[in-house]
Amino acid sequence: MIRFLHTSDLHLGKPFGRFPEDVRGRLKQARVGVVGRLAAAARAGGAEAVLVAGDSFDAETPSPAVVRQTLNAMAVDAGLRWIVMPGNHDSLAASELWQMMARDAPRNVVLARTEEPVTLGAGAVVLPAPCTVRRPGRDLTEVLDAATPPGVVRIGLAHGAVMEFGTGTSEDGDPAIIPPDRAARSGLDYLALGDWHGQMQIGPRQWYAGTPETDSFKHGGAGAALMVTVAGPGALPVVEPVRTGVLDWVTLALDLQAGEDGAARLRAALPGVGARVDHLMALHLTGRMTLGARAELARAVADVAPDFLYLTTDWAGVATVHDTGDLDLIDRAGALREVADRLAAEADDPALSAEARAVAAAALSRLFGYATEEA
Ligand SMILES: [Mn+2]
Repeated sequence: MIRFLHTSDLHLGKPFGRFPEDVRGRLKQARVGVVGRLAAAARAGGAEAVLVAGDSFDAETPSPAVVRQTLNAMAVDAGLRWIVMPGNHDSLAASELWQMMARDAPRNVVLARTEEPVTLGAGAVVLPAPCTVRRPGRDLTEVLDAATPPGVVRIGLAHGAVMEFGTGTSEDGDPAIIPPDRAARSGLDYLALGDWHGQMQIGPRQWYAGTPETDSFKHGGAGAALMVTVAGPGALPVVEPVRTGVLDWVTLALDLQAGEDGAARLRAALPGVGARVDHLMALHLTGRMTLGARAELARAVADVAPDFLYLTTDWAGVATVHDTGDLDLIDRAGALREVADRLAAEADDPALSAEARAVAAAALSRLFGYATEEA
């Protein structure tokens, strides 16, 4: 029997440039810690090795501190082996990176820089298909056909998008090249895939581990790895997800109808206050709301936002319903009312683009919010 932890796409050193600085700091810190959490998960589950199917690093030139701290974290548990393969972000073209890795790697870290098989415990072999360049443009997994001694468990390690399957393209939008039946074709007991940042099974013997620390709302949830157990050659692998991420990325979609209490629906759908500091929230709002309900929901969003590591709201799908009574609440006459009337007309003007109407509606609802705020 062989048991190992399958991971990929750590993207260590990822800069998260589009986030505010304090949020960026926590996102980076969470990635630094993921190596230790993978080691702990491997140990807790009785795995003898961690297989990294590419993209350990986000860029070809991570800082020396990122590389060194990664290797140091891997060195802590000297009895746990790491088999680390280049992906597309940290391909073999990153020659300085892999030289640095080769110079500083502790004894328990194996760098799978060639297709040479790596022995894994007794009776199992890892066959790597390392990325030579960022976009190889051909199927690198043909090398997984390589012959092995009879009676060993064959584990493939590859990075890229699988053809004719859900992902369609690679994580970065490059064409899919890996054949969907690679494991069967190459007689693999398990194919450990990297590239896609969400966890996904492709057939009985092929999985994407996904990133162990989520890095966008695209995949969401908390990052995880896969604990893989293979009883022997030909046996179906037993694969169990193991949470390794500390941060949770949640997209919350609320479709609201006029007359509904959006603020109450929002509060009911949010995680408990204690967990919010580890959450990144994307609120995706759609439907029809009165000016009053919209202003109240905006206040509720502003009220809970400081609880979260990060919270962003998309109002573009909300149509605002307003009547004369609403506008009277802003003012019955005068300059403010004139502005309100003009914004109301623009928000409803079919001659304007949807974007221009949304801008007018947002401005009107903000005006309504200010005008009706309790003094
Ligand atoms: Mn990746």
